[in-house]
Amino acid sequence: MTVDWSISFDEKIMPKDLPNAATVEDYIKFHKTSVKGYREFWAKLAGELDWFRKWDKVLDDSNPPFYKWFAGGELNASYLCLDRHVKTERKNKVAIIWEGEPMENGKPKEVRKLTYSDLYREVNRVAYMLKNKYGVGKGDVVGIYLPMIPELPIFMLAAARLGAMFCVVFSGFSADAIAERMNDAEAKILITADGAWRGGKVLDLKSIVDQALEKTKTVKSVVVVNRTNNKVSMKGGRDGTFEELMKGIPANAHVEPERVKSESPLYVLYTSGTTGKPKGQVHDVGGYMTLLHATMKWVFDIKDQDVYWCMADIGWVTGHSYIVFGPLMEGATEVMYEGLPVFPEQNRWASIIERYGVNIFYTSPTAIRGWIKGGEQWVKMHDTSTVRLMHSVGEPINPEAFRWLFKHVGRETVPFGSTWWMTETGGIMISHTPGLMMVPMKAGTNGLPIPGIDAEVVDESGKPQKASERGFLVIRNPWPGMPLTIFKDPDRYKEVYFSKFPNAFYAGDYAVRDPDGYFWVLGRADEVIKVAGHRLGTYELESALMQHKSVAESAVVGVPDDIKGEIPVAFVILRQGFKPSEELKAELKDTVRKAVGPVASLKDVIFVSKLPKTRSAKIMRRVVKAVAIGKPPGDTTTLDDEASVEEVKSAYAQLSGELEKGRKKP
Ligand code: 6R9
Repeated sequence: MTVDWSISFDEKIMPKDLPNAATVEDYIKFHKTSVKGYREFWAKLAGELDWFRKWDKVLDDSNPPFYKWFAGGELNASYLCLDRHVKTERKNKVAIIWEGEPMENGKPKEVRKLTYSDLYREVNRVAYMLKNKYGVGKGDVVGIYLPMIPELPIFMLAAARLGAMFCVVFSGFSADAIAERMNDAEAKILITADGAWRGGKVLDLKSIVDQALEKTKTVKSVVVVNRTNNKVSMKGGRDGTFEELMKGIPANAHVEPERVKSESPLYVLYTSGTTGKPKGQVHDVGGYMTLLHATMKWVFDIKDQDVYWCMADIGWVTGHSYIVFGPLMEGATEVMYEGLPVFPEQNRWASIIERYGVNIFYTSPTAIRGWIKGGEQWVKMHDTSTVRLMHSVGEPINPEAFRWLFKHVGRETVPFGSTWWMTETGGIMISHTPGLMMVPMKAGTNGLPIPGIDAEVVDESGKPQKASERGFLVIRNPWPGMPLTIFKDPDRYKEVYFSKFPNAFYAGDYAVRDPDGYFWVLGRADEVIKVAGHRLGTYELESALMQHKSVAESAVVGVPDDIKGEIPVAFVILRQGFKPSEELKAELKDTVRKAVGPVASLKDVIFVSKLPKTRSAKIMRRVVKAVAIGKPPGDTTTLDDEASVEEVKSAYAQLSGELEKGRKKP
């Protein structure tokens, strides 16, 4: 847990001229009713989607914690995002405005605008190709390793149209990470690109894929989208270029959207947890789409004339839910961009807001902190006054970051919140809801649970925690959008999320509820760290270190970082025969980057001869972390430690002594 800023529970900031302004009391009253009758409540929202067949049962809870929402119902996510719009006046409305990274005279060289008809046509053509050339259909998994180009949502929607699952791997992950995910998901085909633009450089995605496929068994075919005209090697019988494959496909190719069961899987997305390999979170169709529909309305207040921009990468859950399925289902016009928000200049992001007249802006604390550092002159260069609503996601938002964006883009008048949710929850769980009822804002808070969501902060024994006291965040009732399971590992699903507290989903976060009932999520209570909002498991980083011949044992902890929120530092015990050196440090950093990907850059490697452990041989991470940030381990009666006060103290003294020694003679 790295949050170390002062927050004020008493603050109340009200956005100006908001028709949905509400008091906390009113909201809580409404919320209580929604939770009490949560089945009927969600059923009403599900009824606003287009179903091929209506459900038999709102919630099949015969086998908890494996819930089936809208059991017996049939629908298709691609139909919801496309077919139902092209039947209406929305058909010529722009769905996606995409801009590439390369710039000329401060303007993007390439901008693509796809209307709903364009998107419909492309998705149908791609689905036709996948079906007829590769036999993709129900029961298959399509792997996708693509940069932020329109083909990424197109392939996701095409797979969904065929009733196949897809599995997207973030393009900042390594060959090993791709191989691990493709093997677990048993993907039969992998979609990639020749390259990706990022910060002025071309990332060679295809050669990363080639390396990954040396370690995969199930992937038999690769489709390569041309993005950067990068020279790539193509393997005969396995690889095909997207352009070639699409050549003969008629412009009006049509593929009937498969009627899939509400409770069937839409996708699997891997995410880091406390221990072990990344877990494949499987999301359903009916529940997931219902939650996205609800949150697009309540949280984003999406209206037909809006231009919406979520800055996330589609490789993470935020992009799945709030770039692909949520906004497209609502028929929104959205912005999608390739590259970085601060390249080639600090003002890229603000220029995007101005260029397309963005009204609804979904961003992250890491991005905001970077802009603060860059200076407010960059945002002042642009007219961002079109923005009427903002939210942040990915990590706790520090009050400074909140105030800065609220002032410089929000004109201290627009609703601005910090939406708490996770890969597992499928969509937003705790948030301000300006599209429904807007309660006052407080810099740094997440607000209140959205209607229908029964979130709570509990103590170690599972009892509701007192106001203003730190505890664990749990969700009590099942909700639409929750995972079906961990892919191929239902036992682990039960164990990780439903064993710590009876009848509640354990989120793995620390949180506080203030006296008004607002939630303040403080950070992870487990061994997950959030680096620039990207979720990484310390276990994965430690396993990566173990790949180096010099490493006997290691402990990775997250330490606070001004921009990225947290950043990993490794404590390493070397094997006999190896000596600490700057070269070895660099090699170890490189090993981790190669094994996990550029998202995983160690800030530092600290060589030690011993790591503090509890009697049950668990590394005392809190102690390691305290040493790493040069602070005493603090409160020794916290919830998470098995060690005694004495043990913690002596472990701390020993480890800091080692660190001192190490500093003196590197
Ligand atoms: C959507 C997403 C989930 C973890 C979660 C928590 C942290 C996300 C937050 C937040 C405080 C917010 N988190 N949003 N913490 N305030 N608004 O980020 O999913 O990558 O699975 O990460 O991120 O710690 O448990 P995911």
